[in-house]
Amino acid sequence: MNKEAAQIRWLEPEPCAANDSEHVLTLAQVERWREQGFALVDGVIPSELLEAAIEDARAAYPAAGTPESESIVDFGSGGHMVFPFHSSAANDITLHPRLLRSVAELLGSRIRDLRLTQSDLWPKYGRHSSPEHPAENDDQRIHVDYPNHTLTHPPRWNAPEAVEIILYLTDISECDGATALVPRDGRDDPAYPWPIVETPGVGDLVWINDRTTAEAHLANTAPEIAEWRAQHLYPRECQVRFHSGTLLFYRHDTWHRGTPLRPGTCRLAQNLTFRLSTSEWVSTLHSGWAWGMYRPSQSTERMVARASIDQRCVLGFPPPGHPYWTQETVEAVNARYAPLGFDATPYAEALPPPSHRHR
Ligand SMILES: O=C(O)CCC(=O)C(=O)O
Ligand SMILES: [Fe+2]
Repeated sequence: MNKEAAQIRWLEPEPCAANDSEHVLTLAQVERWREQGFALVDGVIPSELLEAAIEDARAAYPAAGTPESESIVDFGSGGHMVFPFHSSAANDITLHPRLLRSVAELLGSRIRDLRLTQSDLWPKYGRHSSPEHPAENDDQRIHVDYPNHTLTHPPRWNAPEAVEIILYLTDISECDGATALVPRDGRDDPAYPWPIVETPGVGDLVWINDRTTAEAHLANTAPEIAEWRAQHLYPRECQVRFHSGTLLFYRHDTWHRGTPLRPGTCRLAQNLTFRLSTSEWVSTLHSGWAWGMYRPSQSTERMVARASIDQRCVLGFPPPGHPYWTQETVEAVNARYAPLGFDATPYAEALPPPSHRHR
């Protein structure tokens, strides 16, 4: 083991709560997400779903080491694998009841008050030639994710409005490329000042992904920020020792970055974000879900028709009792989806009694 490797502080995932627990996450995992800004959890998503999603992703993306993969410098699935996916496994992971329950436990909310804003399955490639490119994602500058997720700024630490997730679909032993994170150490942690503006892409600092280019640029244009990052962020990094199936739950205000993969390898990961229904300023990063309708397979229509009430709510479908629902709209939505397996009963049963209905 070389000297640098010996100095890495590893973060190890822990199993989720036992099957007979009423919770998916342990109290310690929820506490860690709320206090240090992240939690690393194994065992939430069933392995057969993980395997099916990996197979679908392998079919959608170039293999590691091919000339095609060598030219890809940033993430982004290029629209190949975003929700609503052509891959039913990736859709099922996105709306998996245990995943939704985990997010609800972290935010202390009901599942039906969550909204999906991102679900994207993408590869990261370790390339043999990595010319320094500002958009290069191999060795990222340390950052927080909020600038391209919200129109505003995350609320105060103790009132989080969103959960970000990386679901690793490869084992670190196959590719390296740990995510590095800075655990927050209490409310006076100097790495976590308020507001969070010492990062490329905020205020008048230009967005640069690559660490070397970003830090050199900051050293020239905002030397006090470059020094602060060198003093408080990089030396405190810890790295995730992920397995296939590990979930990293983190936040829009958690310092983190991607680190280099071994050349010639590929890491698959699904990135997901859920917000509270009230936080409309947290943007949905893909086309609206209804834009995935009209496929010959009608996979999105079938997914909506067969989803649970809570899963539908996470997509923005109105819950039973919502003012959208009237006798007429229940009948109309039923007419649209009943041929695909929709059951309108819960929506019909929650209608106010006829004497209270507006005409
Ligand atoms: O790939 C990783 O491990 C982290 C990626 C990341 O933080 C980002 O692209 O915003
Ligand atoms: Fe990030």
